[in-house]
Amino acid sequence: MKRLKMISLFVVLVLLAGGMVFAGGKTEAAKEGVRIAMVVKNLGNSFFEACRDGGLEAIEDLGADIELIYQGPSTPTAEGQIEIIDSLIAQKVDAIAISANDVDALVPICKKAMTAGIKVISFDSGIAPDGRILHLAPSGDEFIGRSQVRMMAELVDHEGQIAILSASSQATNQNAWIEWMKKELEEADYNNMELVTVVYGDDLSDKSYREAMGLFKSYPNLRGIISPTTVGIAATGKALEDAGKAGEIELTGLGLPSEMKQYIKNGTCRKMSLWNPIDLGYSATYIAYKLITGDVEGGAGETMDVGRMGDIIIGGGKVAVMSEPYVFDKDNIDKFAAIY
Ligand code: RAM
Repeated sequence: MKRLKMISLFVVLVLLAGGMVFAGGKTEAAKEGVRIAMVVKNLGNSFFEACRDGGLEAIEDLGADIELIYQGPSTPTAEGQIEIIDSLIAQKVDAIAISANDVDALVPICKKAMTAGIKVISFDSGIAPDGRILHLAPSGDEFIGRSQVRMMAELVDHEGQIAILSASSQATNQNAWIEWMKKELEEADYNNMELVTVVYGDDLSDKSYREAMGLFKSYPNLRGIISPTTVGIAATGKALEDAGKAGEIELTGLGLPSEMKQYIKNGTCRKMSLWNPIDLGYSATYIAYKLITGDVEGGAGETMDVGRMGDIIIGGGKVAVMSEPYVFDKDNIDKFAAIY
């Protein structure tokens, strides 16, 4: 009998201990790190790798147990991103920060993610308001678009045919900038400049290179190319040199200093601009985390404390705009090329 009691007591203790372990496990699970997914236009683009590095810096600064999941399709399509988000919903990640390949096509899947309790924001290239809590823009669309044309005008002395070599034809960010470029070109200042075409290199180096070569052939009098994509501008720089067109056709746009240094230094591209992609990825990740914790609610007019970036305000349309891009030329390129 005594022995039986002892055994029962042992069993109870084991059960209790088991219960405690279970309870402990549960609490552990609740405390376990959050997962933030950064979904980029496509893999293999150094611009987004710099965004990811910024995301990792944000995690360090936040000092919390956060996992950053970096994903993107191999080519920049909305379909590829939809598949990825579907699987992130199944994995029950806590937040998604996406640079979108299409402004509308991603809305339904992102809505599904939000219904499942996932905090969704877009950064760099936006989704329509219904599909995200907020959009984080590196700089104002109007400013970017107009300043690209101003830089080109300066390079070609306000004269001659110009072309645009963009990313994918559905990219939200490039399309918005191109609209502003066209508006800027309507001003009297540009009466002697003509935009002859817009071509798309899909943010793939080889396709962008081929599109640039195609432009030289189709437009023998071309004076300049604006490429508002880091992949496109670097591929165009190479194409200009391979075709012996450097100096004859001016190049500007948005480029990564580290990828464009040689072209800036030898004059193939005398001037271009860009913001800091590390800061962009840092801010997107930081904001995603603050939405998870409830520190940021995501309403228009709200001021977000974004760590080392300071305050960023959510504006109309729930778009939060960071700052003006840097302009690079041969005098400052070394300094920036060492960073990104
Ligand atoms: C490419 C991508 C990205 C864009 C930069 C300027 O890397 O298209 O979305 O912001 O260029």
